Amino acid sequence: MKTERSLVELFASDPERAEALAWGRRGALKGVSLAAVGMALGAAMPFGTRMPGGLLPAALAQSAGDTPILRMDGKVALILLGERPLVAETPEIMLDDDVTPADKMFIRNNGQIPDRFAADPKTWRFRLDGEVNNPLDLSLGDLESRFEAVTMRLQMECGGNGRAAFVPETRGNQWNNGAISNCEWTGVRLRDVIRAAGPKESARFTGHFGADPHLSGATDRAAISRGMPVAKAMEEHTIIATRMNGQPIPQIHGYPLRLVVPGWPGSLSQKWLTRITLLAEPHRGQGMGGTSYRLPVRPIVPGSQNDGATFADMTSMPVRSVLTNLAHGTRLPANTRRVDLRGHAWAGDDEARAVHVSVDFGATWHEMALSPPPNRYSWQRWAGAVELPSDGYFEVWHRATDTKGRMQPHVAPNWNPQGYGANAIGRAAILVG
Ligand SMILES: Nc1nc2c(c(=O)[nH]1)N[C@H]1C(S)=C(S)[C@@H](COP(=O)(O)O)O[C@H]1N2
Ligand SMILES: [Mo]
Repeated sequence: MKTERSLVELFASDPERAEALAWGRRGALKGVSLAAVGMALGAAMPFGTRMPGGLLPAALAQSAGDTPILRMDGKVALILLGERPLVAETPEIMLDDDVTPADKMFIRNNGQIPDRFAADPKTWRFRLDGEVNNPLDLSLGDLESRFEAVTMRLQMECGGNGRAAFVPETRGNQWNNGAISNCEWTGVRLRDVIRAAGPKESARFTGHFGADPHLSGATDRAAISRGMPVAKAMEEHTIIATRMNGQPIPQIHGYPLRLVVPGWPGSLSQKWLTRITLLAEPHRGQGMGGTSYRLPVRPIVPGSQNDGATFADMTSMPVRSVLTNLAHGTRLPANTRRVDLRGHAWAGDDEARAVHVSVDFGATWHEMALSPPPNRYSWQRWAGAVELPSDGYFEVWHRATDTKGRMQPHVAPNWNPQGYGANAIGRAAILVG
């Protein structure tokens, strides 16, 4: 694995990608890209009078800084958010595929990466225990032969996706919109396995365990160990996966076995899965309680201290959209008057009902075409076009609405200390001419 600390080197070899990466990330402009900002702000702003007071132009919402890029076998150039643990975001324009290829999938680790050779599929065991009448201790072969195989496209989104939009800044990886994937997963339904174990009536929650060592190396501490209500575990789309996109799961994404809990924070989708325990009370593992994956039930003062005691665990992720054919900061030729747009939208347990785009700071909105998901919990394709009145600086705002009528809000809502659930309207700056 080699990391690249400076965009300058990348600019020399691949200016387009460097530009895209530089603009795709807040706090990421450097060198040549700074010139682009200057140009953008010197340009005419045809809809400038529509701009809400106090709003920072999207092009300015970035400041000079470093964008380290992950260089890793089997991965495109992802944006490196952290090396220890390894965390990397997918640039929004690389989320254009209906099924996210393995090399474009974001990476979120909380601990160390288990040794590839420790994950021997022949000796791997998966245990289901706790509040059950017949605890199970299964090989991968047992799992595959005893339970029906299912294949589905499932979104997996980090609970902190969009965190960079919070003001004031919250702690944690400063994701833009790229902590989302929509892979095709094959595995067995968790509910079939739970039923085979004969759950007791007292079984109301799950606890998940994986093989990745804690960052410190301490063997009595879990890197992450989250859990959920049994109702979510019994949903037909919650699966124990053995394959991703028709292949064995890549090592970095949980080989040889992982949980996939679509629509809820990605942290529930335990990688390198070794054990699920059923519990009478909510699980108390690493990443549970306090302010972890929990949201204020009543709003708190942004920036204030809070121990999260009255917060509630995050369940369904909120509605969100990505724009995947036009990078933030794209410069289009003079006289471009029509711009084709496309992307994806999703809404946790729910579905997206509409996607609208505005190029005049939200004064008018244009409905895009939106495809139904191929199966529940897959993201959906949206596409359309917008007209521009002249050359100049524009912002493409994209906003999805879910089937309950909830829209992406203008700013990241419900500020919380660890920055979860930031699904603000997407904004991409473009310069025509
Ligand atoms: N064992 C284990 N599972 C894990 C994690 C982890 O650190 N260890 N991270 C979780 C988090 S926070 C997310 S968002 C997803 C990310 O999955 P990916 O790295 O395959 O994209 O995995 C989840 N499962
Ligand atoms: Mo996450």
